[in-house]
Amino acid sequence: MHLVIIVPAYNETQHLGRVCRGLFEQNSRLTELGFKRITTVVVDDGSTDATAEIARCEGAVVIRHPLNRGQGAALETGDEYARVIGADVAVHFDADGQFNPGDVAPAVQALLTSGKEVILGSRWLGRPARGVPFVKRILLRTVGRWFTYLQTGVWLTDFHNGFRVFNRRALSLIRLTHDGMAHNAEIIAALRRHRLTFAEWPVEVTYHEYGQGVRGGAKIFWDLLWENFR
Ligand SMILES: Nc1nc2c(ncn2[C@@H]2O[C@H](COP(=O)(O)OP(=O)(O)OP(=O)(O)O)[C@@H](O)[C@H]2O)c(=O)[nH]1
Ligand SMILES: [Mg+2]
Repeated sequence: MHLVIIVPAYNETQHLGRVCRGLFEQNSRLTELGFKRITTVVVDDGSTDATAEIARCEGAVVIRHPLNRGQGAALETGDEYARVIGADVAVHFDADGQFNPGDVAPAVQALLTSGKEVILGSRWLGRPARGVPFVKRILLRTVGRWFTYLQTGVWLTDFHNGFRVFNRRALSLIRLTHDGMAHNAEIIAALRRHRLTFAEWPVEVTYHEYGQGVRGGAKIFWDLLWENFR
């Protein structure tokens, strides 16, 4: 089996090195799950800093967008690469150090043992997320859940989490056309449209001093709204 870990990155020099090393340290656990090949691909989404160089130095495969296009576009580029190289399982993992690389093996194992086709990370299952800005917590945890439910008919504890695991069928069926943050809603809608079986799984999300905060939350909602009228 071949596992591909997709890391979308936009100006992430601060944390990317540690993220890559943390992911490579999971290789032995992932090998125990039956993966003969494990590929980590960093999609540099038109960064203006040394994001690509850092990823290359750490030994990741690097694909670079000449211009910044958005997280959705970066994920679709990574997904297409994973399809082309024959991934059996693909993982979406952010580059900003908010996710714990130690959560990859348990989430992949959950996919393999549950028979589900998609595993969605949730910061609200298990240990509470640390350092989530209050307003963002309200937006994400309450308003967003209802918004996503009304929009997609899918009820999730965490509708906007970048930690995901896809099996080969899900990877082939879920195609992202929205470049910005509303790609999340697109993935959730695709679960329903293609009758993909899925489950949520507790993952750690730790906020550093920066992150998108409230402005980011508002942008997510603007993208979601825009998605409806596009
Ligand atoms: N914001 C942003 N992130 C991008 C872009 N392209 C790729 N990414 C990457 O997508 C991942 C998630 O982006 P974040 O800005 O952290 O989005 P988020 O986690 O929903 O928001 P926060 O909770 O504020 O961190 C990170 O690894 C980014 O580097 C882009 O154009 N804008
Ligand atoms: Mg983030």
